[in-house]
Amino acid sequence: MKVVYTPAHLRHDPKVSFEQSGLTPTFEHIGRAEAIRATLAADDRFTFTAPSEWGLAPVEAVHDAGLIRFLATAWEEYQAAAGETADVMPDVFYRSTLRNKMGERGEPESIQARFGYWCFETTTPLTRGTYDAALSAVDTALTATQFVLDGDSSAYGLCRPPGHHATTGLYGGYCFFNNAAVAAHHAASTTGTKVTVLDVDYHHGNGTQEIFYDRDDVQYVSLHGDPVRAYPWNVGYADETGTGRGAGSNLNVPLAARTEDDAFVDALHGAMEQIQAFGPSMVIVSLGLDTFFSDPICDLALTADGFERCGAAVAELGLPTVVVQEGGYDVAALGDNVKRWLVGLGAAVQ
Ligand code: SP5
Ligand code: ZN
Repeated sequence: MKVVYTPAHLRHDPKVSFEQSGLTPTFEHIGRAEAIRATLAADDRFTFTAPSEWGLAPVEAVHDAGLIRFLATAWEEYQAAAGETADVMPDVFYRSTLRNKMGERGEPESIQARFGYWCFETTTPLTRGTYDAALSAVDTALTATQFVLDGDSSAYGLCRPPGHHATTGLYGGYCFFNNAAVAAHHAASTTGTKVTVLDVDYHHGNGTQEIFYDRDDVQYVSLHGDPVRAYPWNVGYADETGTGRGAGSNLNVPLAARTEDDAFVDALHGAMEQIQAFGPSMVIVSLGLDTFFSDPICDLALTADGFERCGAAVAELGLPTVVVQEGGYDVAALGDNVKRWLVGLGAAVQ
Protein backbone atom coordinates (compact mmCIF):
# COMPACT_ATOMS: atom_id res chain seq x y z
CA MET A 1 0.00 0.00 0.00
CA LYS A 2 1.22 3.47 -0.84
CA VAL A 3 1.60 5.92 2.03
CA VAL A 4 1.59 9.61 1.10
CA TYR A 5 3.65 11.64 3.59
CA THR A 6 5.47 14.97 3.68
CA PRO A 7 7.53 16.61 6.45
CA ALA A 8 5.70 19.85 5.59
CA HIS A 9 3.31 18.99 8.45
CA LEU A 10 6.13 19.90 10.88
CA ARG A 11 5.46 23.55 10.04
CA HIS A 12 2.17 23.37 11.97
CA ASP A 13 3.67 23.30 15.46
CA PRO A 14 1.07 24.24 18.11
CA LYS A 15 2.15 24.02 21.73
CA VAL A 16 -0.70 25.23 23.90
CA SER A 17 -4.44 25.70 23.65
CA PHE A 18 -7.29 26.83 25.86
CA GLU A 19 -9.47 23.90 26.82
CA GLN A 20 -11.66 23.06 29.78
CA SER A 21 -11.05 26.45 31.40
CA GLY A 22 -7.27 26.26 31.28
CA LEU A 23 -4.18 26.34 29.11
CA THR A 24 -3.11 22.81 28.18
CA PRO A 25 -0.43 21.30 25.95
CA THR A 26 -2.06 20.50 22.59
CA PHE A 27 -3.20 16.91 22.09
CA GLU A 28 -2.71 17.43 18.34
CA HIS A 29 1.05 17.87 17.77
CA ILE A 30 3.84 16.94 15.37
CA GLY A 31 4.72 13.79 17.35
CA ARG A 32 1.48 12.14 16.21
CA ALA A 33 2.31 12.05 12.51
CA GLU A 34 5.96 11.22 13.21
CA ALA A 35 4.90 8.20 15.31
CA ILE A 36 2.72 6.92 12.46
CA ARG A 37 5.48 7.54 9.92
CA ALA A 38 8.05 5.63 11.98
CA THR A 39 5.80 2.58 12.46
CA LEU A 40 4.74 2.31 8.82
CA ALA A 41 8.27 2.99 7.53
CA ALA A 42 9.54 -0.03 9.48
CA ASP A 43 7.13 -2.38 7.63
CA ASP A 44 7.89 -3.24 4.00
CA ARG A 45 4.20 -3.62 3.15
CA PHE A 46 4.12 0.20 3.00
CA THR A 47 5.76 2.28 0.25
CA PHE A 48 6.30 5.97 1.00
CA THR A 49 5.74 8.68 -1.58
CA ALA A 50 5.63 12.48 -1.39
CA PRO A 51 2.47 14.37 -2.39
CA SER A 52 2.35 16.37 -5.60
CA GLU A 53 1.27 20.02 -5.52
CA TRP A 54 -2.37 20.60 -6.49
CA GLY A 55 -2.61 24.38 -5.99
CA LEU A 56 -5.62 26.19 -4.54
CA ALA A 57 -8.33 25.23 -7.06
CA PRO A 58 -9.39 21.97 -5.32
CA VAL A 59 -9.55 23.82 -1.97
CA GLU A 60 -11.56 26.68 -3.48
CA ALA A 61 -14.05 24.12 -4.80
CA VAL A 62 -14.97 23.22 -1.21
CA HIS A 63 -14.07 26.17 1.06
CA ASP A 64 -15.16 29.81 1.26
CA ALA A 65 -12.63 32.05 -0.53
CA GLY A 66 -12.63 34.32 2.54
CA LEU A 67 -11.48 31.49 4.83
CA ILE A 68 -8.63 30.58 2.48
CA ARG A 69 -7.58 34.23 2.17
CA PHE A 70 -7.67 34.63 5.95
CA LEU A 71 -5.56 31.54 6.68
CA ALA A 72 -3.00 32.54 4.02
CA THR A 73 -2.11 35.84 5.70
CA ALA A 74 -3.47 35.74 9.28
CA TRP A 75 -0.17 34.83 10.91
CA GLU A 76 1.75 37.78 9.39
CA GLU A 77 -1.12 40.19 9.96
CA TYR A 78 -1.47 39.17 13.60
CA GLN A 79 2.27 39.50 14.25
CA ALA A 80 2.25 42.97 12.68
CA ALA A 81 -0.72 44.05 14.79
CA ALA A 82 -0.04 42.36 18.13
CA GLY A 83 3.69 41.61 18.23
CA GLU A 84 5.49 38.28 18.58
CA THR A 85 3.06 35.50 19.48
CA ALA A 86 3.54 31.74 19.21
CA ASP A 87 0.06 30.22 19.10
CA VAL A 88 -2.76 32.51 17.97
CA MET A 89 -6.35 31.88 19.03
CA PRO A 90 -9.48 34.05 18.93
CA ASP A 91 -10.69 35.76 22.08
CA VAL A 92 -13.91 37.23 20.72
CA PHE A 93 -16.15 35.04 18.60
CA TYR A 94 -18.45 36.29 15.87
CA ARG A 95 -22.00 35.38 16.87
CA SER A 96 -24.74 36.38 14.44
CA THR A 97 -27.17 36.80 17.35
CA LEU A 98 -25.01 39.57 18.84
CA ARG A 99 -26.23 42.03 16.24
CA ASN A 100 -29.64 40.35 16.07
CA LYS A 101 -32.02 43.20 15.15
CA MET A 102 -29.20 45.21 13.48
CA GLY A 103 -28.62 42.45 10.90
CA GLU A 104 -25.41 40.88 9.56
CA ARG A 105 -22.40 43.14 9.07
CA GLY A 106 -20.01 40.51 7.73
CA GLU A 107 -16.27 40.03 8.29
CA PRO A 108 -14.78 42.62 10.67
CA GLU A 109 -11.71 44.69 9.71
CA SER A 110 -9.28 44.04 12.57
CA ILE A 111 -7.13 40.91 12.46
CA GLN A 112 -7.92 40.13 16.12
CA ALA A 113 -11.65 40.10 15.37
CA ARG A 114 -11.21 38.16 12.13
CA PHE A 115 -9.85 35.15 14.07
CA GLY A 116 -13.20 34.99 15.85
CA TYR A 117 -15.04 35.29 12.54
CA TRP A 118 -13.35 32.32 10.84
CA CYS A 119 -12.72 30.01 13.86
CA PHE A 120 -15.36 28.36 16.04
CA GLU A 121 -13.46 27.38 19.20
CA THR A 122 -10.24 27.74 21.24
CA THR A 123 -8.34 24.46 20.81
CA THR A 124 -6.93 25.10 17.32
CA PRO A 125 -3.93 27.48 17.48
CA LEU A 126 -2.62 29.03 14.29
CA THR A 127 1.20 28.92 14.13
CA ARG A 128 3.76 30.39 11.73
CA GLY A 129 3.64 27.55 9.20
CA THR A 130 0.07 26.36 9.70
CA TYR A 131 -1.21 27.49 6.29
CA ASP A 132 1.57 25.71 4.38
CA ALA A 133 1.11 22.57 6.48
CA ALA A 134 -2.67 22.61 5.98
CA LEU A 135 -2.23 22.91 2.21
CA SER A 136 0.26 20.04 2.27
CA ALA A 137 -2.32 17.90 4.09
CA VAL A 138 -4.81 18.62 1.29
CA ASP A 139 -2.13 17.69 -1.28
CA THR A 140 -1.54 14.46 0.67
CA ALA A 141 -5.22 13.47 0.55
CA LEU A 142 -5.52 14.39 -3.15
CA THR A 143 -2.39 12.45 -4.10
CA ALA A 144 -3.59 9.33 -2.26
CA THR A 145 -6.94 9.71 -4.03
CA GLN A 146 -5.23 9.98 -7.40
CA PHE A 147 -3.34 6.71 -6.80
CA VAL A 148 -6.70 5.00 -6.26
CA LEU A 149 -8.32 6.72 -9.26
CA ASP A 150 -5.35 5.46 -11.28
CA GLY A 151 -5.99 1.86 -10.22
CA ASP A 152 -4.57 1.07 -6.79
CA SER A 153 -7.20 -0.71 -4.68
CA SER A 154 -6.29 1.46 -1.68
CA ALA A 155 -3.91 4.18 -0.50
CA TYR A 156 -3.24 6.01 2.77
CA GLY A 157 -2.73 9.76 3.17
CA LEU A 158 -0.87 10.58 6.39
CA CYS A 159 -2.62 13.95 6.65
CA ARG A 160 -1.69 16.41 9.39
CA PRO A 161 -3.29 18.71 10.43
CA PRO A 162 -6.51 16.68 10.30
CA GLY A 163 -9.57 18.01 8.46
CA HIS A 164 -13.04 16.71 9.25
CA HIS A 165 -14.14 19.50 11.62
CA ALA A 166 -13.42 22.27 9.07
CA THR A 167 -16.65 23.47 7.41
CA THR A 168 -17.09 25.49 4.23
CA GLY A 169 -16.33 28.69 6.12
CA LEU A 170 -15.00 27.80 9.60
CA TYR A 171 -11.88 26.15 11.02
CA GLY A 172 -11.56 24.44 14.43
CA GLY A 173 -11.27 21.03 16.10
CA TYR A 174 -7.53 20.95 15.20
CA CYS A 175 -8.59 21.22 11.51
CA PHE A 176 -8.03 24.01 8.92
CA PHE A 177 -8.91 22.61 5.50
CA ASN A 178 -11.14 19.55 5.16
CA ASN A 179 -8.73 17.10 3.51
CA ALA A 180 -11.28 14.27 3.08
CA ALA A 181 -13.94 16.63 1.69
CA VAL A 182 -11.55 18.18 -0.85
CA ALA A 183 -10.55 14.67 -1.94
CA ALA A 184 -14.18 13.47 -2.13
CA HIS A 185 -15.25 16.49 -4.19
CA HIS A 186 -12.27 15.98 -6.50
CA ALA A 187 -13.08 12.29 -7.03
CA ALA A 188 -16.83 12.82 -7.51
CA SER A 189 -16.48 15.82 -9.82
CA THR A 190 -13.68 14.46 -12.04
CA THR A 191 -15.28 11.01 -12.50
CA GLY A 192 -18.96 12.05 -12.49
CA THR A 193 -19.63 9.18 -10.08
CA LYS A 194 -20.81 8.94 -6.47
CA VAL A 195 -18.38 8.87 -3.54
CA THR A 196 -18.88 8.00 0.13
CA VAL A 197 -16.96 9.53 3.02
CA LEU A 198 -16.95 6.99 5.86
CA ASP A 199 -15.86 8.72 9.07
CA VAL A 200 -14.71 6.45 11.91
CA ASP A 201 -12.99 9.11 14.02
CA TYR A 202 -14.35 9.30 17.60
CA HIS A 203 -15.65 12.81 16.87
CA HIS A 204 -18.45 13.56 14.46
CA GLY A 205 -17.05 15.17 11.29
CA ASN A 206 -19.29 18.22 11.41
CA GLY A 207 -17.31 19.91 8.64
CA THR A 208 -17.63 17.07 6.13
CA GLN A 209 -21.33 16.71 6.93
CA GLU A 210 -21.94 20.45 6.43
CA ILE A 211 -20.02 20.56 3.14
CA PHE A 212 -22.03 17.72 1.55
CA TYR A 213 -25.35 18.05 3.42
CA ASP A 214 -27.34 19.20 0.36
CA ARG A 215 -25.54 17.05 -2.25
CA ASP A 216 -26.58 13.70 -3.70
CA ASP A 217 -23.19 12.82 -5.24
CA VAL A 218 -21.29 12.51 -1.94
CA GLN A 219 -22.68 10.45 0.94
CA TYR A 220 -21.45 11.11 4.48
CA VAL A 221 -21.57 8.22 6.97
CA SER A 222 -20.21 8.63 10.49
CA LEU A 223 -19.82 6.49 13.63
CA HIS A 224 -18.93 8.62 16.64
CA GLY A 225 -19.33 9.36 20.32
CA ASP A 226 -22.86 10.70 20.87
CA PRO A 227 -22.71 14.52 20.69
CA VAL A 228 -25.00 14.62 23.72
CA ARG A 229 -21.76 14.03 25.67
CA ALA A 230 -19.00 14.62 23.11
CA TYR A 231 -17.35 17.25 20.93
CA PRO A 232 -18.49 18.83 18.60
CA TRP A 233 -21.67 18.92 20.75
CA ASN A 234 -23.93 20.80 18.35
CA VAL A 235 -23.82 18.49 15.32
CA GLY A 236 -23.81 14.73 14.75
CA TYR A 237 -27.29 13.61 15.83
CA ALA A 238 -29.10 10.68 14.21
CA ASP A 239 -31.94 12.89 12.92
CA GLU A 240 -29.53 14.80 10.63
CA THR A 241 -30.13 12.95 7.35
CA GLY A 242 -29.45 15.54 4.62
CA THR A 243 -31.50 18.24 2.91
CA GLY A 244 -32.79 19.02 -0.59
CA ARG A 245 -31.08 16.84 -3.18
CA GLY A 246 -28.97 15.47 -0.32
CA ALA A 247 -31.98 14.18 1.63
CA GLY A 248 -31.18 10.63 2.73
CA SER A 249 -27.46 10.77 1.93
CA ASN A 250 -26.23 11.63 5.45
CA LEU A 251 -26.05 8.95 8.14
CA ASN A 252 -25.03 9.55 11.76
CA VAL A 253 -24.55 6.65 14.19
CA PRO A 254 -23.97 8.08 17.70
CA LEU A 255 -22.41 5.56 20.09
CA ALA A 256 -22.56 5.03 23.86
CA ALA A 257 -19.57 5.58 26.15
CA ARG A 258 -17.22 2.57 26.47
CA THR A 259 -18.48 0.97 23.23
CA GLU A 260 -16.20 -2.04 22.56
CA ASP A 261 -14.93 -3.84 19.43
CA ASP A 262 -17.95 -6.12 18.84
CA ALA A 263 -20.54 -3.36 19.08
CA PHE A 264 -18.46 -0.98 16.97
CA VAL A 265 -17.91 -3.57 14.21
CA ASP A 266 -21.66 -4.38 14.28
CA ALA A 267 -22.47 -0.66 13.89
CA LEU A 268 -19.95 -0.46 11.06
CA HIS A 269 -21.62 -3.37 9.23
CA GLY A 270 -24.99 -1.62 9.63
CA ALA A 271 -23.56 1.59 8.17
CA MET A 272 -22.00 -0.39 5.30
CA GLU A 273 -25.49 -1.53 4.21
CA GLN A 274 -26.34 2.14 3.67
CA ILE A 275 -23.12 2.61 1.70
CA GLN A 276 -23.99 -0.34 -0.56
CA ALA A 277 -27.48 1.08 -1.07
CA PHE A 278 -25.98 4.45 -2.12
CA GLY A 279 -23.72 2.75 -4.69
CA PRO A 280 -20.49 4.79 -4.63
CA SER A 281 -17.52 4.17 -6.94
CA MET A 282 -15.07 4.94 -4.15
CA VAL A 283 -14.89 5.18 -0.36
CA ILE A 284 -12.84 7.81 1.44
CA VAL A 285 -12.26 6.82 5.06
CA SER A 286 -11.71 9.56 7.63
CA LEU A 287 -9.59 7.44 9.96
CA GLY A 288 -9.42 8.47 13.61
CA LEU A 289 -7.83 6.16 16.16
CA ASP A 290 -9.27 8.20 19.04
CA THR A 291 -11.88 5.45 19.56
CA PHE A 292 -9.02 3.55 21.29
CA PHE A 293 -9.70 2.46 24.90
CA SER A 294 -6.86 4.54 26.30
CA ASP A 295 -7.26 7.69 24.20
CA PRO A 296 -6.71 10.64 26.57
CA ILE A 297 -9.66 12.77 25.35
CA CYS A 298 -12.29 10.21 24.26
CA ASP A 299 -14.45 7.51 25.87
CA LEU A 300 -14.95 4.58 23.48
CA ALA A 301 -13.07 1.33 24.15
CA LEU A 302 -11.73 -0.19 20.93
CA THR A 303 -8.56 -2.30 20.87
CA ALA A 304 -5.87 -2.81 18.23
CA ASP A 305 -7.60 -6.08 17.25
CA GLY A 306 -10.79 -4.09 16.79
CA PHE A 307 -9.03 -1.69 14.41
CA GLU A 308 -7.86 -4.60 12.25
CA ARG A 309 -11.44 -5.96 12.20
CA CYS A 310 -12.70 -2.51 11.12
CA GLY A 311 -10.25 -2.36 8.21
CA ALA A 312 -11.24 -5.89 7.19
CA ALA A 313 -14.94 -4.96 7.37
CA VAL A 314 -14.43 -1.98 5.05
CA ALA A 315 -12.51 -4.25 2.64
CA GLU A 316 -15.69 -6.39 2.36
CA LEU A 317 -17.28 -3.50 0.43
CA GLY A 318 -14.94 -4.40 -2.42
CA LEU A 319 -14.61 -0.73 -3.38
CA PRO A 320 -11.50 1.36 -4.14
CA THR A 321 -10.64 2.93 -0.78
CA VAL A 322 -8.67 6.03 0.18
CA VAL A 323 -7.78 6.34 3.86
CA VAL A 324 -6.98 9.80 5.22
CA GLN A 325 -5.66 10.41 8.72
CA GLU A 326 -7.82 12.35 11.19
CA GLY A 327 -7.50 12.08 15.01
CA GLY A 328 -5.96 9.71 17.57
CA TYR A 329 -4.14 11.01 20.67
CA ASP A 330 -2.65 8.01 22.48
CA VAL A 331 0.62 8.63 20.69
CA ALA A 332 2.43 5.57 22.12
CA ALA A 333 -0.14 3.29 20.42
CA LEU A 334 -1.03 5.46 17.42
CA GLY A 335 1.42 4.05 14.85
CA ASP A 336 0.49 0.46 15.64
CA ASN A 337 -3.24 1.25 15.62
CA VAL A 338 -3.03 2.87 12.17
CA LYS A 339 -0.98 -0.07 10.92
CA ARG A 340 -3.49 -2.63 12.22
CA TRP A 341 -6.38 -0.79 10.55
CA LEU A 342 -4.52 -0.65 7.21
CA VAL A 343 -3.42 -4.31 7.47
CA GLY A 344 -7.08 -5.24 8.01
CA LEU A 345 -7.98 -3.30 4.87
CA GLY A 346 -5.29 -5.16 2.93
CA ALA A 347 -2.02 -3.26 3.17
CA ALA A 348 -0.12 -6.02 1.37
CA VAL A 349 -2.28 -5.64 -1.75
CA GLN A 350 -1.53 -3.06 -4.43
C1 SP5 B 1 -9.55 15.66 14.52
C2 SP5 B 1 -10.03 15.52 15.94
O1 SP5 B 1 -10.02 14.42 16.47
N1 SP5 B 1 -10.39 16.63 16.58
C3 SP5 B 1 -10.87 16.56 17.92
C4 SP5 B 1 -11.08 17.91 18.53
C5 SP5 B 1 -11.53 17.77 19.96
N2 SP5 B 1 -11.17 18.93 20.70
C6 SP5 B 1 -11.77 19.16 21.96
C7 SP5 B 1 -11.86 17.95 22.81
C8 SP5 B 1 -12.26 18.26 24.21
C9 SP5 B 1 -12.15 16.99 24.99
N3 SP5 B 1 -12.03 17.18 26.37
C10 SP5 B 1 -12.12 15.87 27.02
C11 SP5 B 1 -11.28 15.79 28.23
C12 SP5 B 1 -11.36 14.43 28.83
N4 SP5 B 1 -10.61 14.38 30.03
ZN1 ZN C 1 -11.38 12.90 16.68
